[in-house]
Amino acid sequence: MRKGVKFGLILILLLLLTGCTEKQEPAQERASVVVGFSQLGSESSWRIANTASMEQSAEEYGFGLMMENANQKQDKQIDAIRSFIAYRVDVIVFSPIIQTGWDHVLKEAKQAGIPVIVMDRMIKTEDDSLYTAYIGADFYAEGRRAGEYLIRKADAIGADSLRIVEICGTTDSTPMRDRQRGFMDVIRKDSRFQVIASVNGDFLRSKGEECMRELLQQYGPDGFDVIFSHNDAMMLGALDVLEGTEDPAIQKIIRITVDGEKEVVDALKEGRINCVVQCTPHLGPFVMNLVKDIKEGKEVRKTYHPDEGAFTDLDDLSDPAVEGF
Ligand code: GZL
Repeated sequence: MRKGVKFGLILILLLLLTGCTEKQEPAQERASVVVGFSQLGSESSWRIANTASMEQSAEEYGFGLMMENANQKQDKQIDAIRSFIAYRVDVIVFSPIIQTGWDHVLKEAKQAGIPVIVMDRMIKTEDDSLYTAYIGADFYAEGRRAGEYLIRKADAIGADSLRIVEICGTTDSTPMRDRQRGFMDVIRKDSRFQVIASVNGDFLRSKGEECMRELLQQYGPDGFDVIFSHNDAMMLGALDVLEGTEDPAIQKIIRITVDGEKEVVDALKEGRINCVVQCTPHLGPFVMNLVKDIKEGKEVRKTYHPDEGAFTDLDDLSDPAVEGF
């Protein structure tokens, strides 16, 4: 066989073996900084707004963002973090759906030398070297604000006894645990208040509606005086039920919620809700600025809480600052 033919055949064989026959797309240019982001789900307007904030800020900083949505499954978050480690992203950011069960995978990130930012909800760990920083709300303070409003409201209406039903967020999540703890720490000292039920609405509007139906069935329209909902989505679900009934007793129920989405702040202004405790979803700018500082080798604080407050029917709701996200 002529030498040239032989060489040609070997070349074709090599090309076939290395898959270099078709035209290779130029490899996607890797951004200077790549952030691996495990988002816990899309369960509420708060979550949707939080995701949008992260995407917008990553773009503004020129960072690559690899986002995985876990659809409320912790094991999917753990898988996503492992894939970020394998891809060797520069920084890992995640919003832990519940507080526990993260040490193992965070040890793997630490061994890989990849800094981790915990964003929004917090983890429970004995080893705080497993994360570089936490950026998120002070949920305990949010719960306290809800309790402090209720005391002001009871004083304002001269109530001497108020029965409370609590619609809770995802069990064992930081917002659920700490909003409940903050609220209880404020009201437990005041004998006017009694929590007669705490039910799980999982931060979902559909479950908030279900909980309210069951509570009305169990206690009747004049069986409770206050609803404390751990987020707006569940409060909106509860309103769907309350506003479908004519009973005058329903109108008197005091409604306290947390997040501050536009639909709920509008309902506050219309007198359909009494208190909205703020919890900002706009954490993207904080996170990406922190990523920049970490990449520049700057010292960073361990904990960052955004400024938050509350809008209530006892305050001036015409103030332009009273607006939802
Ligand atoms: C709070 C966040 C909570 C919101 C809910 O920071 O984790 O999760 O309050 C959301 O609306 O589902």
